[in-house]
Amino acid sequence: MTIDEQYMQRCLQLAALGAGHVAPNPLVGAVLVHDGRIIGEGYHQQYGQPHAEVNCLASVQPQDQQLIAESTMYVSLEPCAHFGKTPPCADRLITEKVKRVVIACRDSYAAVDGKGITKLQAAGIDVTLGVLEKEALQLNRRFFTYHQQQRPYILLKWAQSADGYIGETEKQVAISNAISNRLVHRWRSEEAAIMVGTNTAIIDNPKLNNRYWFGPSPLRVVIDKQLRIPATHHLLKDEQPTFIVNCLLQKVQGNKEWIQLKDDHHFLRQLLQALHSRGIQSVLVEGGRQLLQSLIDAQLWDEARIITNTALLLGHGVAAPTLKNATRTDASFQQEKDSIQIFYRHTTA
Ligand code: AOF
Ligand code: ZN
Repeated sequence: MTIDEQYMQRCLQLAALGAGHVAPNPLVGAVLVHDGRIIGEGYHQQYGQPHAEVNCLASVQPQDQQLIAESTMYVSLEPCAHFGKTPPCADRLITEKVKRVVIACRDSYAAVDGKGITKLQAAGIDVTLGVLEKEALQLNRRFFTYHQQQRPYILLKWAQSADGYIGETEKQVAISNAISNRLVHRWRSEEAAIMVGTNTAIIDNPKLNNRYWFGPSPLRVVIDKQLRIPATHHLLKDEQPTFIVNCLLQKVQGNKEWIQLKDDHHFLRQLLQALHSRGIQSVLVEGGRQLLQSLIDAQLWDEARIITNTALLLGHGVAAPTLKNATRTDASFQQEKDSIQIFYRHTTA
């Protein structure tokens, strides 16, 4: 690792400390270095609160303040150029007369999108872009997918038996163990929304909330084109924000919204557009097979988390979806009899 990469690595560590507190903003960390010594550190801690660079400058001790103008600011995202909830960080770095700014990646949010870098350079600051860029893009993959592809980041999740079945046709089957189920609730707490298709909603009558982990429950999204889900089912009955995506009616009632889409071959695109326009940055899709496979076939997925109970043979049932263009990551691990594998979709040139 180069020296720049080492300081940027520290920025990424700091950025990660904001997880769970800054969404839909990105996780950002910053380090201020003078002559080989870190004189300030900060990260974006809370949505609506100061950005990483500002917290980093605020941490500089009084005796080091006269060194700021001879220092390098390392930051894991392009400093912002807009007046949002806080003033532009690029302006602040210019006022502080920081000598050099090292950035991991460009901010694809339309109000910034290169303007921060342009401002810094126009003020005569030496800017280096692209240090640990891949890692920085990975850390904020939901944010970047949302802004670059105009759709939420899509995570597919299913549990399958050792012989590749995800359940029976008519009834719910327990496949993963209690520890994996807790992990799934943690995953739920980390995403903006959770989504299932009609059959899963009707057969499983899921609650789709986060009961076994800390933190919030995601917004629930269910596809129910012909409004077949009984009103007594959890998804319609529970006091929890829910979108019912359908082809018959558009209305808002309490914390439920019925979103009406056209029943054509652009249905999934329309659905993702509807979520995007409502600011949903990520969606965890928990089934069933039909919805999962249609997202895979349309290449509308980013990450898949598959739990395989290696000790369970069902012999028959609903076959697991088949991934395409998937790369298995080394984030895979084993939990008792459950093997948990994480895949990313790779784009073919
Ligand atoms: C930075 N440093 O630490 C972060 C940035 O509403 P605001 O004012 O908080 O602005 C949010 C936007 O600012 C967000 O969408 C992203 O583009 C950028 N986030 N920028 O310079 C930071 N968190
Ligand atoms: Zn900023």
